[in-house]
Amino acid sequence: MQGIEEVKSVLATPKNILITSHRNPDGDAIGSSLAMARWLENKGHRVMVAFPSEYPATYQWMPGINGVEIFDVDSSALDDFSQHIEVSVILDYNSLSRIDKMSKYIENDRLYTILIDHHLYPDPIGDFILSDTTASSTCELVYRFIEGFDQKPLGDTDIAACLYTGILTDTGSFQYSTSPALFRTVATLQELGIDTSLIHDRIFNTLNEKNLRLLGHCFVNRMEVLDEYKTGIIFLNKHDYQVYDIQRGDTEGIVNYLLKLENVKLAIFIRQQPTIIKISFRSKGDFSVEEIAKNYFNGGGHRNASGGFTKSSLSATLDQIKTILPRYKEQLNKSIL
Ligand SMILES: [Mn+2]
Repeated sequence: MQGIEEVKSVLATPKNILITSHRNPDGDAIGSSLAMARWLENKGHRVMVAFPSEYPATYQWMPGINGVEIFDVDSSALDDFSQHIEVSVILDYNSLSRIDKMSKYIENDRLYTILIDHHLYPDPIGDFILSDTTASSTCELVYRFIEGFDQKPLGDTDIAACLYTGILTDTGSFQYSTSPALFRTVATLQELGIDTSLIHDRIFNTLNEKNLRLLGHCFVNRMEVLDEYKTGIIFLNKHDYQVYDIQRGDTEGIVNYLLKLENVKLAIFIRQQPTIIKISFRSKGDFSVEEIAKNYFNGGGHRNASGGFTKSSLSATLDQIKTILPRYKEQLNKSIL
């Protein structure tokens, strides 16, 4: 692993380390951050994990989560710690724009910066960069990093549980981005004694009644299937947010249901937020949603999963999407499963 010797020399003495991940942290952001924190703490470093915004309640069980600082909620501990930071670890994002104002803590040439990520088009930030866009998850890469650093198999069950969580969520429960190397990693994690069924239940089988009713509402009243373009669309307006008391994380995963339709290759999920419209894209097979998110909706991500936003109205957004789809008609119809 290129540059690992330099990291070893930096981490040879105890350091004050700030780990950050992206806004609206998901299982991979949280899992990689907590795993890295535990690993660094085991080596005697002082570590703080900070996210720009809150994490979904489904991850409340994770080892170490109670020590995480949320910048939007209370930045005082971060303000204090920032005076002492020597090493910055950037996980599951690759552009400082993903952490908004929190970037002020780590935009400092004095810091030694470690970046581990699997998103496309990384900004050249980091003294040590482990960026692999073919990796399933940042957690897979953190595992690779730890193994490369320690030169021996991982021995900590809490770290294993954190890494497994990110791999599980970023692969859609091992549906995509898998590889023989990933399954070998997962085998090693399971050998450490993690309860994979329990982790699955904690993340995927903890809906409230209102969540399931919201899903029903999406399918019955807010879903449109455009067979001509092999596209499914679900939208939620401000009124839906009130009626179903939709909170952070409640709309997580809804977009994926559209891909359950045999005839849908492109899934689009649109949410009317207070000031912007947020859009999630998913696709099957070789059809890339990354380009649509980037070119038309100020976003990006991966080939099969991307996101973006617009400041237009909800109806204008729906119209815009329907104007864009014909440009991809041929590609959508030839894209094979
Ligand atoms: Mn990720």
